[in-house]
Amino acid sequence: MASITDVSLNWGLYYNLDNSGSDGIVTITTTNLDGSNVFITLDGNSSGSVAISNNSANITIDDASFSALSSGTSYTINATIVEDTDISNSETFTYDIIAPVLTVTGDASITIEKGATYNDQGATSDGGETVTTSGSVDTNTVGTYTLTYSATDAAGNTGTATRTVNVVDTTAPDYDVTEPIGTFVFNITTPIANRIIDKRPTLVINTDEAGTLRTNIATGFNSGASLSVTVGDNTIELAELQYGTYSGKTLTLTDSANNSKTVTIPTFEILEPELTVTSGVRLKRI
Ligand SMILES: [Ca+2]
Ligand SMILES: [Ca+2]
Repeated sequence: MASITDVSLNWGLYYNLDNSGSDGIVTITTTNLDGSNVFITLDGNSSGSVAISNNSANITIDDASFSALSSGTSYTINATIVEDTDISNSETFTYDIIAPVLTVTGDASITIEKGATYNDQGATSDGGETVTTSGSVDTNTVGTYTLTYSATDAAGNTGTATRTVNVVDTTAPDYDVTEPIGTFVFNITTPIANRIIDKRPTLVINTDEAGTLRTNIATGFNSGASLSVTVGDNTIELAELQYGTYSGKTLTLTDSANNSKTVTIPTFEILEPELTVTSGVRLKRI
């Protein structure tokens, strides 16, 4: 029995943005119709006829014909035999060349302080499609982050939207400093020429943020003019100092974003060691 057994569309059941700009090919598969001619109709327009050979015929729909269709609409392609219009078959597809439109929930550009918690509000799609988010925000690292939202409709069209999240650091480190503690070494048994008096007070700073520490003490730190400190307790050794009282001396801690905080070191004094003469000395009244 002569029949059209199948009508297949090379773009599938949806003609979408990926297909747009391309011709479509309709393949008509037949039984006992070799030598007959077949044509198709789409949206009231008929194609020219094509001879069937080896139970098959291909008919091309040019791009312009698709462009005349209405997006979001279903269309049926009918294939009909010229010599016997009672022999026909059809296939239906949806023409959709409109991608979902995404709307970012909240501001499309957000600025937050480093270390703050960021909860993304996502985005919505006008067609109700599921929205997925790519990208992430590292709130512990200053920088500009882009979140990309995307949604794909049933036709396979994908729409996107983006949000920019700026992580900034406008806050100085917060820290405190302990009272300096002297670490003086003086050994009476050492020959006088070799005696060393090490006058290097140590102090501890506790900071909530890492940074570079400097001081207005002219001699600086034992390890140099500045040094790096990390979050938590840091034991700092000042450079060797002369005997005397030190007041109004400061530490300044600067973070990587150049925010700084200065604190005053509690006033301290470098005292000369008290010598106790234990032997070998005689006093003579004159
Ligand atoms: Ca769509
Ligand atoms: Ca900071």
